[in-house]
Amino acid sequence: MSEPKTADNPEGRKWKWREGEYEVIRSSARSGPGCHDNCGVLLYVKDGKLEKIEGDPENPYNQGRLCPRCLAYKEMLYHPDRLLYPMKRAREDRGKDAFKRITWDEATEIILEEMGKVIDTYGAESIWVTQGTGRDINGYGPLMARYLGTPNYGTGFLSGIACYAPRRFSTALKSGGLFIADYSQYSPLRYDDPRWKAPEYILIWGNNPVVANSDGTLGHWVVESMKRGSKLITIDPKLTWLAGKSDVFLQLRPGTDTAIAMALCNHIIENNLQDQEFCDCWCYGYDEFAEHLKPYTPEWAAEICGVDADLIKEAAVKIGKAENCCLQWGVAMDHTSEGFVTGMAAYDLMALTGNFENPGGMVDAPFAFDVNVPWSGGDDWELCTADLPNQDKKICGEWPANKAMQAISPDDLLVAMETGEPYPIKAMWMMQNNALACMGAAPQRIIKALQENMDFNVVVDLFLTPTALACADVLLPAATFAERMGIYGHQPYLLGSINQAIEPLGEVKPDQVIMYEIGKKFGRGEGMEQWQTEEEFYDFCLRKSGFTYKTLQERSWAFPEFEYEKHKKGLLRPDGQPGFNTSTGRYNFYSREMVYFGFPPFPTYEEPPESPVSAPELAEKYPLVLTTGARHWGFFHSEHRQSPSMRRLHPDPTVLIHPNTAAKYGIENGDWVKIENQFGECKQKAELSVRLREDTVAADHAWWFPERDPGDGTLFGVMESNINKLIPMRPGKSGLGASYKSQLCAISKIEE
Ligand SMILES: Nc1nc2c(c(=O)[nH]1)N[C@H]1C(S)=C(S)[C@@H](COP(=O)(O)OP(=O)(O)OC[C@H]3O[C@@H](n4cnc5c(=O)[nH]c(N)nc54)[C@H](O)[C@@H]3O)O[C@H]1N2
Ligand SMILES: Nc1nc2c(c(=O)[nH]1)N[C@H]1C(S)=C(S)[C@@H](COP(=O)(O)OP(=O)(O)OC[C@H]3O[C@@H](n4cnc5c(=O)[nH]c(N)nc54)[C@H](O)[C@@H]3O)O[C@H]1N2
Ligand code: SF4
Ligand SMILES: [Mo]
Repeated sequence: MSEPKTADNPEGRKWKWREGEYEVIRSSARSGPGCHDNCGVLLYVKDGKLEKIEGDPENPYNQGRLCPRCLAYKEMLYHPDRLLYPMKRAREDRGKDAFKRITWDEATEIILEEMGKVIDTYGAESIWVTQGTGRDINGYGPLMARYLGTPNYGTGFLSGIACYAPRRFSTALKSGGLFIADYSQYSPLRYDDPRWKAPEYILIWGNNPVVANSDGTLGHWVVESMKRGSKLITIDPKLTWLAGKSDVFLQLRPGTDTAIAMALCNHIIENNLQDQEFCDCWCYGYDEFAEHLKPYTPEWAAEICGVDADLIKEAAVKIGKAENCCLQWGVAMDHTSEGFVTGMAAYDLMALTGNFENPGGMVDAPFAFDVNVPWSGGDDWELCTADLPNQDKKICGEWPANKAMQAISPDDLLVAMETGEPYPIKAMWMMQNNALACMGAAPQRIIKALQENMDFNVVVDLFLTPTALACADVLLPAATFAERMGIYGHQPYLLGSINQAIEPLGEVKPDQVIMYEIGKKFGRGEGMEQWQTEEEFYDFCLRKSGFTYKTLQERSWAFPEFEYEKHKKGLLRPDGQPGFNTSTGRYNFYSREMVYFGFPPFPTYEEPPESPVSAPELAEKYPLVLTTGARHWGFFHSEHRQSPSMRRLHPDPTVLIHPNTAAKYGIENGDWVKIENQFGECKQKAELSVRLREDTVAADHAWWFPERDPGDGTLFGVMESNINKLIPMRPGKSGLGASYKSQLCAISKIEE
């Protein structure tokens, strides 16, 4: 194979050296514990033990910076509660602290026997293999489904697959790919690359990038762009740190984002600020789009969203006049029932202003060196979810988006677990997924289905989680990033190696190894029985790139060559023609696919199913808008509650309430508050803040209390402060989107 063309130093850099008493290993922080990023780290090891971790100043991704969770990594790695050995428990003891240590051989035998029984009785499709969010291992997760022979692989109980899938669907229909904000991350020279220009405006939308570093974007990049002149516009119900630094802050009612997006587009067109050349040459249906938008004025949106019309106009003019602008969007987009329409509308704003494939605009995010590690499908059969065994039996429901994407419907899978329709789901293989504490909506339903209806459950995790305690029959211990090898290229800008720094603790194993060692015993999956070592596995994953694991490791990372204006150069389409990789060859303002799916061709606004406007009677009882799950510095979802320093940053589950609202209900700062609605209730501690809208409360998600005794019968208190009891498992009309950030609730003080 020929040497891959790279844009950085082909000599690479050392990955291992001695510094005094330490051996230093250059690596990348990837799961576990979880994160969406892969920052460069230097791991300082003495006598086989990790002593300290520092950011790698040479790595262009994070340029030496680390956030608190990586700095506290040792607290997770060496935590006394770390799961170190395979365990088993009798089915009748589900929920009880009755695990027994077993060997990997015994675990494998039990899995073969029990999964085998399920396959024989109900068919392989009755197994659901789940993943959590974008940790690196879920790129490999489909392997397990392939070994077991089931088409049902995907996020574990994430209603409406409401994380990124809605935006991926929107972007696929609109532009034939995923285009993301350009902070120079494609270049090894970063901000010094002469081709790059800092975005004049960064539109921070339903995202808190400095805290979340979500989806492979580091919050520092926003700040670095600001140092180089970028200004901000923020759309959020809460005054975040970045909102406080914004020229315009649109503090909208949760769930109404589509209306703002439409009004921004309307005002740009009314004032002739669109990029007419881009719209005429590269877009489909511009005139009809402009016509469609006419009634949706800033005044119309102002009323719906509860923001000032003049502010919407000001934002529109700034975006319209900006030389370049990018959209830094977040999961709040996906966390309404019709979230995928929100994504479309916001994306249209970028096309309208010609911010595609320009420096500091929205640029295409292809796989680095053709290595399809992360998330989505592709032509790598073994890592792809689109053609799993028994594909025609995959439970996509009748949802147009799920069917089109060939994605499972977690909502319908839960129904299948409960009712046996369309066929029974009888076994779970859950990896990096604490569904009961975090990912799943309606945990009341999930716990019952997992404990009572499943014949067999396997959980693979770093800790004994509430989900594992509730349902695991076999519990397998996974390795964290310093204990294993790997490759990274998440939201791919560069490709790099994860280098093992220490021996795995106890008998933990990397998820990938667990999958291929146990999986191949099922005797299924041609070509997947070949790997004996991690290195062989990664050589296979890299086979199209021109690298082997060793050659990649020798240079630590590699940047592919990158260029702008790919749509003009025929670089976006497989046929080499100019344009976008869509059925029209253009960016679709008018979406023929949407019409085919039975939706309007253009984004249209719909109220969330539960809102003061759509459900006024309900709102009498539950008068406050509920948004949930805003990320915290120290926690990754349900992780890190057991890390002492991270827990000190945020010791209790908290619900943010405006002081005026709290006063109405006699609630003071620090009071325990009951939060309730028609779906359920939970309790969290009040934190009063003028940063939030008065009509909205913002509750924490993913709480459990690992300090509790696992034998106390409360599953680490997972149902006590669990805000997901107030969220239904119910997707939007496309099958995507859910109401994690747009519900109704009432609050009251809990008298102690
Ligand atoms: N530290 C940490 N980082 C994480 C995670 C974590 O748990 N901890 N989780 C990872 C995952 S899986 C994801 S998906 C990302 C998510 O990361 P983000 O996209 O940043 O998501 P959130 O923090 O949930 O919410 C972002 C902002 O949306 C606002 N918001 C709430 N409701 C609405 C609304 O209806 N409309 C608008 N416009 N804004 C709203 C919130 O106030 C918040 O400021 O973070 C990833 N990174
Ligand atoms: N109310 C509300 N609920 C939400 C959200 C919200 O905003 N509000 N956000 C939703 C979103 S966007 C998402 S993506 C989901 C996230 O949901 P999940 O990704 O399921 O996150 P967790 O529930 O924290 O589960 C992750 C588990 O994986 C384990 N783990 C970490 N690293 C590894 C590893 O390398 N290997 C293995 N085997 N295990 C590992 C952790 O210990 C943890 O128990 O939550 C959703 N839930
Ligand atoms: S974003 Fe923070 S937690 Fe994630 S890899 Fe980078 S430093 Fe570590
Ligand atoms: Mo997510």
